[in-house]
Amino acid sequence: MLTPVALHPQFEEGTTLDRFLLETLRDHPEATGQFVTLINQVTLAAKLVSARVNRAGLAGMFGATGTMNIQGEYVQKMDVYANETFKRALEHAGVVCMIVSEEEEEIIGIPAPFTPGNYVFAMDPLDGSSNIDTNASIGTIFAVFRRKSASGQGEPGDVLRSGREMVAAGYVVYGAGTVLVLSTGQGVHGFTLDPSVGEFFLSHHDIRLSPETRSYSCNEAYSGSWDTRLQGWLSATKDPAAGWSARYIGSLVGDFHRNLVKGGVFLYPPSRKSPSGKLRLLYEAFPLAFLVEQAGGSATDGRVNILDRTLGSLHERTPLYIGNRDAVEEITRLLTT
Ligand code: AHM
Ligand code: MG
Repeated sequence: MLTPVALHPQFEEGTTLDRFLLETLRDHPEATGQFVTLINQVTLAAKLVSARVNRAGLAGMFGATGTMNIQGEYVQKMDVYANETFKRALEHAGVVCMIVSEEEEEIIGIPAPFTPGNYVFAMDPLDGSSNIDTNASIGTIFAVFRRKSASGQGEPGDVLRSGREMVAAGYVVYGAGTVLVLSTGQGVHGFTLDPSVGEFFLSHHDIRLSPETRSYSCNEAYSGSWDTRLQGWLSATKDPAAGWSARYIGSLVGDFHRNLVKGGVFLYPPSRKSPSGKLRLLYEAFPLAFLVEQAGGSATDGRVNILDRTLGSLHERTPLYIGNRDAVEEITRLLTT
């Protein structure tokens, strides 16, 4: 894992993501070169998707394509655009040996004549995309691993591994503004896109979760079929003396970003509708768990820490409890005793 390099105070304002990476990774030759190029290609794709999301109501990009993806969900036009844009940005750069996408059943190899690189990139290209017609926040979530295989195309073993092996994770939230949140294991930092100059600037340095939360995010309509111990926890939040409030968009990246900035806990438990949970381990739970731990929070599946899980199959689902440590630990304790 990379070790932190202190930021010079002059970088607190007007620091581009590019400069931030160069300054924080310059003493780590193992992390420069391909890794910086990878992040640069992610930001390029993010700018393209952000521009298209902003114009979606004008560009005929609202709504579904009419087909279903391998998860049995309706594919939105913007899902297709985001998936293709991130793939195109990464496959030719010589930095990844494989891509895994929520939108595609199989591992995506690197097509000739491009050269496979050192990293594995897993993504949900447009999380929460069913919200696009309502202008709610949506986003791209990604996890990065260093490959295990020696060279050539990646192999399943490069991605079927423990969450602890991630080297970086992040997301881009396309909301009132476009914000890229990134961690390389040296804290969590947010960069806001200034669309007038096309650059991401450091706007949220070293995000830390508040020590205590009184805000929860979940689809409460499903709670009638949750574990009764969790129903008890939810009932207790209704005590006016406890001072809780509820905030739920129905877009994981939007709900997570709000909770990261303001404090909160997000829950997606198993229910009759989704007996194994709905969210995907590799490109939703893993990267957000990496980020939340870097910000001082925690993530579990109700039993074990998300990052201690090992991926068994590409699109494996998991229950998810993520956010402020006190709330996640309390819920996990309730569900394991
Ligand atoms: P998606 O990846 O296909 O967009 O689905 C995942 C989304 C999450 O963003 C969100 O947390 C969840 O589905 C909402 O589910 P529900 O509508 O059941 O509350
Ligand atoms: Mg998603």
